[in-house]
Amino acid sequence: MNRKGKFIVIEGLEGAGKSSAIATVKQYLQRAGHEVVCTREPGGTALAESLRTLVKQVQDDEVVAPQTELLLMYAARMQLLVNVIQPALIEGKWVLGDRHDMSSRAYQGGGRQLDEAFINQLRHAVLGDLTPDLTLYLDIDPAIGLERAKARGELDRIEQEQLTFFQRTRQKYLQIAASEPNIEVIDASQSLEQVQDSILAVLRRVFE
Ligand code: Z5A
Repeated sequence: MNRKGKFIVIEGLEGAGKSSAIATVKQYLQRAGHEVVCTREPGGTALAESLRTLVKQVQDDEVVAPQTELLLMYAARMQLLVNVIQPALIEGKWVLGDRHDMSSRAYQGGGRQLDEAFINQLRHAVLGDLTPDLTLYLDIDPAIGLERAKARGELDRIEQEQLTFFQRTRQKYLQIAASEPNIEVIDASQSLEQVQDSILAVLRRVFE
C-alpha cells in the first residue's frame, strides 16, 4: 500500500485515559494541518460495530471460547482496515486509532493466554505489513483503571474478568512495548494534565 498519511494508535487497559489522550493527539494533529480520521476497535464500520456489540455482550448460556473472541476482533479489524484505514492513509489523511492490533496481542495473547503463533498467523493474514507509525501505550495498574471504569457504570463481558486477567494483559503490553520500535509508554497514573504533557512531549519529539 502506498500510504501518504500516518497511523497513530492509543492503547491501554480500561480507564487508562484513552479518550482524553485521543482528544489531545487529535487537537495536536489538526493544529499541525493534518486531516484526522478517528477509529475505534473493535468497531468503526457498520459490520465491525455489530461485532463489537456481540463480543462485549455477556453470554448467559454459552462459553465464549478465547479463539472466538480473537477471531471476532480480527474480523472487525479487517473490515475497518479495508473500509476506513487503508483508504484514509492512501489519501494522505492521518488515522488516529483507539486500540488496534496490540490490544489483541495483550488481551487475547496475555490475558487469555492464547498461542502466540496462532495470533501471529492471523495478524499477518489480516494486516500484512501494516504497522502503526506510533503507538502510545498508556500504562496503568489495572486496579486503578478498573476503579475508573466502574465509576462509569455497568461492566461489559471482558471488563468483568478477574484482576489477574488484566495483570497478565498489562504484562504483555509492557513486554511488547519493551521489545518493539515506535511504541512509547506513558505513565497513566499521573494527573490528566501530566498525562497530556507527556503525550505532547512525545508527539513533538517524533513529528517535529
Ligand atoms: N479488546 C480486546 O480484547 N482485543 C482487541 O483486539 C480489542 C479490544 C481491539 C473494548 O472496549 C474492549 O475490547 C476492551 C478491550 C477489548 N475491553 N475490556 N475490558 P471499550 O472500547 O468499551 O473499552 P476501553 O477501550 O477499555 O475504553 P475505556 O474503558 O473507556 O477506557 P479509556 O478510554 O482508557 O478510559 P477513559 O474514558 O479515557 O477514562 C475512564 C475514566 O477515568 C473517565 O472518567 C476519565 O475522566 C477518568 N480518567 C482518565 N484518566 C485519568 C487520570 N489521569 N486521572 C484521573 N482520572 C482519569
